[in-house]
Amino acid sequence: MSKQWWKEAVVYQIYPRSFMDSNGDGVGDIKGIISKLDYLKLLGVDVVWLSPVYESPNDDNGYDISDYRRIMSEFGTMEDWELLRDEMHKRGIKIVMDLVVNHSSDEHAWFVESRKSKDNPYRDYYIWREGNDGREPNNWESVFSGSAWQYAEETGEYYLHLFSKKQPDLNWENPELRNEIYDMMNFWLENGIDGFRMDVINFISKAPGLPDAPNPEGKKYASGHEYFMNGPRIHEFLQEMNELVLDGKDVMTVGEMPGVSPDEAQLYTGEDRKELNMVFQFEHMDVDSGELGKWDLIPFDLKKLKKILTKWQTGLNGQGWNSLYWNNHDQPRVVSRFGNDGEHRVISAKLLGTLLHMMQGTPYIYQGEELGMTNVRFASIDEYKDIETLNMFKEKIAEGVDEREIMKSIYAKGRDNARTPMQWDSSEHAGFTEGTPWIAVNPNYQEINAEKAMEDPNSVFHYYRKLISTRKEHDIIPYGSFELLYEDDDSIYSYVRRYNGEALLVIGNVSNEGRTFIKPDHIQVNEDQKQLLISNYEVDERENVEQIELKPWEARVYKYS
Ligand code: TEU
Ligand code: CA
Repeated sequence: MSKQWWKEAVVYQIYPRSFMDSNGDGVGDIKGIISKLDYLKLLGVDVVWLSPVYESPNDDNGYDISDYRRIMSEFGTMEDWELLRDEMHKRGIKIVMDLVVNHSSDEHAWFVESRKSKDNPYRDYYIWREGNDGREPNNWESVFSGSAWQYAEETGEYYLHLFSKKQPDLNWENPELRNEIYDMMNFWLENGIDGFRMDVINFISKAPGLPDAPNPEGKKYASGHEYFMNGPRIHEFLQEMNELVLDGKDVMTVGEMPGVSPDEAQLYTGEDRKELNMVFQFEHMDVDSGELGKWDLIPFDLKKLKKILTKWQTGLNGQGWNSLYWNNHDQPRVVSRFGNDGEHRVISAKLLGTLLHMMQGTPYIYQGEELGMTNVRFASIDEYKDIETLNMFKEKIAEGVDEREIMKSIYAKGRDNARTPMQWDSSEHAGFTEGTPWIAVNPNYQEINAEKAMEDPNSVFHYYRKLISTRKEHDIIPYGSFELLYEDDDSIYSYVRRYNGEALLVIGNVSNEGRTFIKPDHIQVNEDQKQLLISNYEVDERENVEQIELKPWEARVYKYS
């Protein structure tokens, strides 16, 4: 397994709309990010993944792009962006941009043209089909509720949109479109970026004929995911992209891939495959979702989580590369989801950070995770902004579902949990804006904010700084193998890493109660020369590891050889 900078890096994701507002319009912006680069430097991150900052009508907060080469006016200008890039590079921080090319905005010039007529030169940049007996061309459901097809009067045909109506899918079968994308990617690489995060990139190859999805329950629409996830030409397209854009450039790529398996991920990230460096998989993010999907809440099951993450650790070891994440702008906050955001908020946030950062792969920190920021519960649906949430709410209300039931799902899984403004200090609106924030700040900002965290040596923030610096001091952390211990225990999460004759023993108690850890016999630790690398409670380093009485949410990492 080769050594690479992006395997040893720690990435920080910024959702610009909610990070820092510099001009009082209540919307985060590029100048606001620039004002916080020293904070990121102090945290110790190496790369920033910047969620989309391109021109957009913001139907899906920038994931609906109307001009791939212009900066969204609300966020600033290209000059602001160039200053951001330079200020990041000055601090040794790389900038990875979001690449959203499964779809564009319906306000993109290409689509404005494409919809005008069937023989328009841009018609085949998108996916148009005749209706089927007065109905949509097939029964696919949009990820954002309703049909995945929208009728367009001008030509009497439908266009495909796996996401919102304002996000028409681009037609990757069209080589002209593909070359437009490659040109745009080269434009940004020539502008000095250090890589791409590729939005639902495994959706770009659809099954020929776009067949109806299986629909055993006879629903109005059904998910066609088997016909657009990891489709027949996906590897061909990614290898063409690699050859025409990425090959030979010292850049990092990560593909967001709902529905990807470890076997498929080997094909996407194998070093000889010349496709991508790593992928975001979703299996661990579905661990608390029932049959009906993310809104169908089921209790968190640690054993299931351990099994899934172990499958990925061992499945890609030496065969590819893992991204490691608990949070992003689409997921609820992990301390509320898998930890305890009440009395054990700080200690459980540190434990969860430890369990993730001591694994093999590249860790991603989502803005506010390093503060132990929590989910939010707005009293009314009117305070929610996310199109996925609002469409689901409308659909469920129309189906007669009890509003309280729907709100419970939104509290647990709504994407706005991750999109409330970054909490900088205890001043009004948590120091995010001098104006009225585009979405309300989480009311707990006086307790949870960066200013307080930086002053508190026992904060999640300083613990994350130590996690990041520890990773840099020991190659075993990024590169070592992985063996799960305590497989059948529903509270203890423990594993051992091995690399060049060294070993790392990671021990965690994912529960509100004390637990006894008894070292498995096959784990031979030389008590005299073991080293306690990090722990979230005060611990006597000399304490014997044969048997440890773990406190609630306790984490310890020992290195030994
Ligand atoms: O997300 C892809 C995706 O599948 C999301 O819909 C996510 O899994 C789901 O919302 C979880 O609830 C990407 C972007 O990260 C997301 O913000 C965009 O809305 C989506 O693609 C369309 O661009
Ligand atoms: Ca602003």
